[in-house]
Amino acid sequence: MRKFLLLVLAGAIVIGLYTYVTPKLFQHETKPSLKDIRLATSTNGNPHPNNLSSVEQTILNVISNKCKRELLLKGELFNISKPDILTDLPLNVLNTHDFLPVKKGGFYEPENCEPLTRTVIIIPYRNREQHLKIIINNLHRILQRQQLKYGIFVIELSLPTTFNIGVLMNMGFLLANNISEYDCFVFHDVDLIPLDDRIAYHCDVSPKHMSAFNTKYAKVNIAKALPYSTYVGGVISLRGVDYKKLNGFSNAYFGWGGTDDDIEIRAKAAMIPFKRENQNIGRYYALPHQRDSNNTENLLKGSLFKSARKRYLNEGLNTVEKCCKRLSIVYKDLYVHVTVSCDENIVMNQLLNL
Ligand code: UDH
Ligand code: MN
Repeated sequence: MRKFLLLVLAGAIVIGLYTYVTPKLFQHETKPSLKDIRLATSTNGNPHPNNLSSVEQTILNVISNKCKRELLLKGELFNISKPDILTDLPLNVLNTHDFLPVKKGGFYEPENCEPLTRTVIIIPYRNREQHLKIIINNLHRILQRQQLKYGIFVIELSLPTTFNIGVLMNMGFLLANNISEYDCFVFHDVDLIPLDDRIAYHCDVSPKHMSAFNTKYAKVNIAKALPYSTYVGGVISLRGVDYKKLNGFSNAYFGWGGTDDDIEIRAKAAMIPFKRENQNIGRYYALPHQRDSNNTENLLKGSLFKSARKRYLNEGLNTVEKCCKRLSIVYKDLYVHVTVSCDENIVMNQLLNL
């Protein structure tokens, strides 16, 4: 019995020392050493391999020291996340066991530290409720694990207009800027689920193609996991200042295809070409789906693409409000839902007059 009590006492002393000493390790550090990081991350039973990848280092470099300390103590950044793609996830619960409570509208900022940047996720949307439930729940988890201050905006195009990703992204950008100050913009397909916690939902100095490994294309070619080398479809991130330099997305692409190739050209024309996330990290699971109605293949995409460079300063972010208007904005429990209407005739007339 005495032995047992001694053991308990020794255990308590070790735990006490550990909890007292570990935070001290980080108190005056500006950059934690690898040894400290391993120490912090080994507590979750999933120790990190030999050294930090450049991506992890980037994440650590862009967040404040206090957030860094929180993040390292939790050790969560260094795990492969387990996305939940099977459960019927709720869209209307403020407080789930999977992530911390968020403010009405889905806004969140960490309690114990002040992030250096603010990220906003913009999701183009129509009639994909099942996908929306999955992405929203998974995004809150990864964004919170990265200690980010963030908002999530879902931008829906009202019927009967043919789907147009570009106008939705531009309207989302303007609206998010009206509501709060964001510096990093992530434009995110509703059906791509992040598979690795190290995918940085921060912005680099260059626009970035984040969905570098897409399971939909990996089925066809596992080595590439992308349809072609200049592809930037799926998930991209860029700073607000850079989005303005590109004049946003083109408004001209109604129907499926072309919008992403167009912004790739815009980025080159504006001398801020896209870089791509490391394919071992920028991994996304593509939720399966069929082609949507009201989003048939855009037969004009080839000819529009040819004039992309010439058009980019004349139509896009700076003209979207001439053809689209906001119908409603609803602060849902886990995201902001915006509905816009757009007039295809106005866009096409604008194009003829360029
Ligand atoms: N989107 C919607 N609703 C629509 C159309 C598009 O929400 O009706 C959004 C959504 O965010 C989606 C994104 O636009 O992730 C891109 O559209 P997409 O998912 O249709 O594009 P993707 O390249 O699909 O994935 C190509 C058509 C696949 C046909 C496969 C037939 N087997
Ligand atoms: Mn898709």
